[in-house]
Amino acid sequence: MARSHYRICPLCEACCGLEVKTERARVIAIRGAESDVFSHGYLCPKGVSLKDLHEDPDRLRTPLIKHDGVFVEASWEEAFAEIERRLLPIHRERGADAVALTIGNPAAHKVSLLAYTPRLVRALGTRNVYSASTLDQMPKQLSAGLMFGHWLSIPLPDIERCDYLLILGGNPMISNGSLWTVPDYRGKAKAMRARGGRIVVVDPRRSETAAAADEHLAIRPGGDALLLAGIAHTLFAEGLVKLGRLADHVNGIEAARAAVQPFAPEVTAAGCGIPAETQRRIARELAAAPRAAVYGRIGTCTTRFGTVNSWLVDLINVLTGNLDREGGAMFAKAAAFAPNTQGKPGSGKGIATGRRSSRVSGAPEVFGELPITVMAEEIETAGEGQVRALITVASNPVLSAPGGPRIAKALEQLDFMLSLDIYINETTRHADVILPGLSPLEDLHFDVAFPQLSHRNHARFSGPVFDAAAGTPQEWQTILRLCALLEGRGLGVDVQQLDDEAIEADVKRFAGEQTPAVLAALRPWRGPERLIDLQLRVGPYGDQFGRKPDGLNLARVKAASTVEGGGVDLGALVPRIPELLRTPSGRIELAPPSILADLARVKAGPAPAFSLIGRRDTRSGNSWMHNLPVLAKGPERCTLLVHPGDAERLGLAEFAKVKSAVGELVARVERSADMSPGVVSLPHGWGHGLDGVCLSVARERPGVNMNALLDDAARDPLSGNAVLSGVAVEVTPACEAA
Ligand SMILES: Nc1nc2c(c(=O)[nH]1)N[C@H]1C(S)=C(S)[C@@H](COP(=O)(O)OP(=O)(O)OC[C@H]3O[C@@H](n4cnc5c(=O)[nH]c(N)nc54)[C@H](O)[C@@H]3O)O[C@H]1N2
Ligand SMILES: Nc1nc2c(c(=O)[nH]1)N[C@H]1C(S)=C(S)[C@@H](COP(=O)(O)OP(=O)(O)OC[C@H]3O[C@@H](n4cnc5c(=O)[nH]c(N)nc54)[C@H](O)[C@@H]3O)O[C@H]1N2
Ligand code: SF4
Ligand SMILES: [Mo]
Repeated sequence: MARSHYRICPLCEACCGLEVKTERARVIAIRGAESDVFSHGYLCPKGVSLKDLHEDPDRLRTPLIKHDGVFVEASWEEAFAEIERRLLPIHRERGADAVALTIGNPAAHKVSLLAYTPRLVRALGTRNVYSASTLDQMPKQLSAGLMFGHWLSIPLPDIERCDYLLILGGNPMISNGSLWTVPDYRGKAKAMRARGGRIVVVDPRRSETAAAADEHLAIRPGGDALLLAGIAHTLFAEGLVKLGRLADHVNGIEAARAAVQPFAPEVTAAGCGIPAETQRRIARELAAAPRAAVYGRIGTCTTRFGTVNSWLVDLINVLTGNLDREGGAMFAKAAAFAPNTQGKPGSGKGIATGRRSSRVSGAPEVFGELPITVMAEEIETAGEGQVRALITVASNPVLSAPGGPRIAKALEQLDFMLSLDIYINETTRHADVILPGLSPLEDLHFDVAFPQLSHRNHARFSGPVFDAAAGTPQEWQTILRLCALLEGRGLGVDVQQLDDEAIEADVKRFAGEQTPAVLAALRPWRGPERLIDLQLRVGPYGDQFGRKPDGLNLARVKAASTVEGGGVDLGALVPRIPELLRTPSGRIELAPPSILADLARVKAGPAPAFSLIGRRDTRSGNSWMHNLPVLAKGPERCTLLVHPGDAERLGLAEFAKVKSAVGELVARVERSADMSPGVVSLPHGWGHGLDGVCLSVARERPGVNMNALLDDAARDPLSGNAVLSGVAVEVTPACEAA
C-alpha cells in the first residue's frame, strides 16, 4: 500500500517541505507538500532527485579501506581500527595542527553533521579547519558580525511586504536563494511586481533573475564596491539619509559618511560600468520607496572586496531606513540553535578574528576557520605544523575550490586521509578510508542554520522515510566515535554514553544547577533529537520546560510536521533591533575600522581581455549531483557562455581554449546575448573525468573544472574568502580536448 511521508529537502537553502510517496520500500513519487507552512507545495527538479540519490548504485553503503591503491569494502569495526592505527600516531606525534579538517556544503544541510562537527573540531584541536564558507559567504558573515555582533545575524529581504528590491550577484530564480531561505522566489517576485513593486538586478550576465526583473544593470565583474559606494555617497550627498527608528541604535554614521565621500558616482562609473546618472537614480529610488531592501549574494562575496561589498549592502539598508523594518531587510528569529536569541539581549561580546593565522601565508582565522585556499600550501610546505593528514566531511575541494588540480596533487602527499562521504569522487578517491553517511531518506532532518535566514519564521522536522540497513551508523554516531578515538578512548566506546556526555555538556550551558532536571525532561529523546528538543525548549518560542505550557518542544513540532500539517508557522518577520544586537556597544556599528581601511583601497583594476564569471543551473548542485539521472538528462550544461559578438570577433567555433594566469582548459562554446561583451561564464563543480572517480552517470559527460583556472592565492583579505569571479582570462579558438 502507498504511504505518504513528510520530508524537508536537504538539497538547497530553500528547505522545501516534500511529500514522498512510497510503496513496498520504494519511492513512487515526490512532490511539494501543499500543506507546508513555509514552502506551500513548491519544489524544483532537485527535490525529485532524492529518489535517484537514494537508489544510486554508486552511492556508498559500506566503509572502504584502500589497500595498494584499491578501495576494498570493510566493516565499520575494521574501518575504525584502520583510522586508529594510521591517524592517531600523526595526531599524537606530529601535533594537532598536522591533522586538517575540511567541511563541505552538505554538512550545513544535515543536523547529524552540522550539530556534531564542532565536537570533531574540538577533539582535533587543530587550527587547520577549512570549510565551504570561505568559498561562499564568509564576507557576509564577517560584515554582519562586525555590524550586529553575531556571525549569523544576517539581514534578508522581507519580499512579501517589499516595494523595491535591489539584488546584486544573486540568481535566486536558479539557486533558489542563499543566505535568504525563500522557496519559490519566482512566485514571490511575480507577486511583488503584480502589486506594483520593482526589482532591479545587478549582474554581469542577464541572469534568469535579471530577465524576470524590471531592470538589469550589467555591471563590470568585481565592480560592486564602486557601485555600492557610489550609491551610499549619493545618499549622503543628496541629503537622502533617513535613519528613522534606528537613529538611536547606530554608531559611526559620520565615519561612514567620510569613508564613502571619495566615491562620487562620477568617479566610480568607469570602474563599475554603471553610468553615474544610473547610480544616482538607484540611490534616489531606494530612498523614495516606501519599503526597500538591498540584497547581495555570492557574486558580491566571491571577489577581492567581498567584505566591503557585504557591509555596503547593509549600510545602504540602514541609511535608507529599511533595515529591520517590515518590507525592508529584516532578521529572522529562529526557534532553535540561534545565538542571536540566546544570552543577554541588546549587547554582547561581538566577534573576534585573527586569533590564529595560517602557517605559510599568515592568513587570519575568521569564524574559527582558515581560508580553504591555504589547504594545498599547508600540505605541500615542510616544517613544524605541516599538514600530514586530512579529514574531509561532505567536501569536494578538488572540484569546488580554486586550484583544484593543485589540491589533488597535494592530497596524494598526505600520510593519511579519511573522508566522510557518500561517493568515490574527485576528492575522496585520494582517501585511505571512506565512511559513508546515510541517504537523506534514511535520515531525520531539522534545519539548524536556515531558519536563521528564512523570510518567514517556522519550525519543521522530518523523520526518516526508510530504515537504514542494520548496523549502519548515523553520521553523528560516526563523528562521536571519531572524537572518542582522538581523545584516546579507544575503539570499544559505547556511543550511547558518548551521546549522554555530549548532551550533558550542552545542557550545563543553559541550565546550570537545573541540569539534572533538564536532562530528565529530555530523556525520551536521544542523539540529535535530544539536542533539537533542548534547543526548541530554551528557544524564543519554547515551552521553557513547562514555564510556558503552550510553547514549542520537539514533540509538538513533530506532531505538526506531517504531510497534512506541514510544520509550525511562526509568522512574518518582526523588528528585532535592539534586542538582536550582540555588539559590545549595544549599537549597530556602521563603520568597522577594518572595513573602512579596505574600502579606502577600492579602485578599478586594469580591464582584462576577458573576465570569467560562474553560474548555476537548475539541475545541478555544486559538484555532486551530476550522477543523478533525473538531473543529468537534457542539454550539456558545462558550457562556456560567450557574447555572440565576442565569439564572432574571436572566430570561435564549437570549442574554445580558456587560459588564466594559473591554468587552461578547453570548453564547449555556447553563444549567449545575455553575456556582457568581454565577460565569459563557466559553471563550477564539473570535471568528473579524473582517474578513479566512481560516478558512472556523471562520467558520461564529465565537463571541465573551472576551478582549475582560479588562483588559490586570490582572496578577500578580511574574510579569507576565495575570489571566484571576475578573473582575467584569454579566450581563443580550439579543437575538442582529447
Ligand atoms: N568557481 C566556483 N567555485 C565554487 C562556487 C562558485 O560559485 N564558483 N561555489 C562555491 C560554493 S557556494 C560552495 S557551497 C562550494 C561547495 O563545495 P563543497 O563544500 O566541496 O561541496 P560540494 O561540491 O557540493 O561537495 C559535496 C560533497 O559532499 C558529499 N556528500 C553529499 N551528501 C552527503 C552526505 O549526506 N553525507 C556526507 N558525508 N557527504 C555527502 C558529496 O559526495 C561531495 O563529495 O563550492 C564552491 N565552489
Ligand atoms: N541549482 C542550483 N542551486 C544552488 C546551487 C547550485 O549549485 N545549483 N548551489 C547552492 C549554493 S552552495 C549557493 S551558495 C547558492 C548561491 O546562490 P546565488 O548567490 O544566487 O548564486 P548564483 O546562482 O551563482 O548567482 C550569482 C550571480 O552573480 C553573478 N555575478 C558574478 N560576478 C559578479 C559580480 O562581480 N558582481 C555582481 N553583481 N554579480 C556577479 C553571476 O552572474 C550570477 O548570476 O546557490 C545554491 N543553490
Ligand atoms: S528548491 Fe529544490 S533543491 Fe532546494 S529545497 Fe526546494 S526542492 Fe530541494
Ligand atoms: Mo554555497
